[in-house]
Amino acid sequence: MRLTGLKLLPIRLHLKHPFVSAHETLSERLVTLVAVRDENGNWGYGELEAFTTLFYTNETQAIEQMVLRQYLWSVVRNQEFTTPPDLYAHLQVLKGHHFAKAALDMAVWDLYAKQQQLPLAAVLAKQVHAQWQDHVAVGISLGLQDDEPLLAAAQKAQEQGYQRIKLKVKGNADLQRIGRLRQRTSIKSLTVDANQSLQWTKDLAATIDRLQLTFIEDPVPQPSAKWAQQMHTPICLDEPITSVDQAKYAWRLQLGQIISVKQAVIGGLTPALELIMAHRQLGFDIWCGGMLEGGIGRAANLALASLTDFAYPGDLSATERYYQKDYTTPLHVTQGLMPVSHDAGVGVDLLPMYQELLDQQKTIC
Ligand code: OSB
Ligand code: MG
Repeated sequence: MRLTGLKLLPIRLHLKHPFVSAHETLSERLVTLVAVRDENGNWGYGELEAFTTLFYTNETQAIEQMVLRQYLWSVVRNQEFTTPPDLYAHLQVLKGHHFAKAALDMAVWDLYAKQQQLPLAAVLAKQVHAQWQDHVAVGISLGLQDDEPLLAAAQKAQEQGYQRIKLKVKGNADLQRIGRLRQRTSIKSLTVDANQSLQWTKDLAATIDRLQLTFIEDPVPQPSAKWAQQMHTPICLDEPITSVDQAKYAWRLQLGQIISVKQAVIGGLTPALELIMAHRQLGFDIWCGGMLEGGIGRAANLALASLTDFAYPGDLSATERYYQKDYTTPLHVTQGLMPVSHDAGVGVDLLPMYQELLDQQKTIC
């Protein structure tokens, strides 16, 4: 197979409610639909998931669109390949720009899965000799908010059956808010994501342990083995893990026990499969993180998270939880489970309006 055309379609999604983290407040999410065409005229879809600001990573939508068009495309166009990892090898020689590589890689996996007439979950599973489940246990991430709205949101999430509830926090003092929620609810699996906003003080470990979390994600800006050992609560590393090598390195330094797999951040589904192999070899736990993806990105994460290597329910909440209207057919959660599509490819379809907009875009050859 070879790629003969590329299209990019920027899409602005409006969040129902602003999503607030220690980094920033998101009221809208700009993603770019990336479409690649093979020599037979079939199309595969990926999603560019960089943000529009530099608060979370050093890549942005505008920069990565340009990198895709001007740098990545010239390396992959018309290259003969058999599997997505074969093509990825050509991208690997280029430095950085993981979000752009991930978007392209996702589109190639979708195209490949459609060609094999298999669901994306099945081709990913086959590549690493894993099993995939057709219903995936999912979790929800609740942004920074006051006690009462947070309690209401947490209770709603419990009613919807979300199997893990994650709360954003900002700063040491804010952990008291989590303690208060703990006392007012009976959440079985609670996690906290501090987005590196805590400062290590001598009583922080004990304060965190009292919250009885399943794990704490990114407590501090500079994780250390010494701190990790002082705490019973397992540490999950998200933001420090920007590549498969970083994950292996962090594990060797004992900075945390759990790694959040963000395919977009580490450069795509192909590196995510490498990370799965590393988890098997080295023994750290993995789960599927999220970044308020649009439909294609969310469906790709769902396919990945369906592999039985993932130890905890992913940040994979239903489309309707964030967006009134997405650009694809929606993904639903029933009793905390999200069904994985058995259709060929990534498993969601573009809504007609976006298909039309994509059709109108110029093909880069
Ligand atoms: O740190 O995990 C994070 C959203 C955007 C960027 C980073 C993060 C997040 C979330 C939300 O926590 C996860 C989701 O529901 O998609
Ligand atoms: Mg995080």
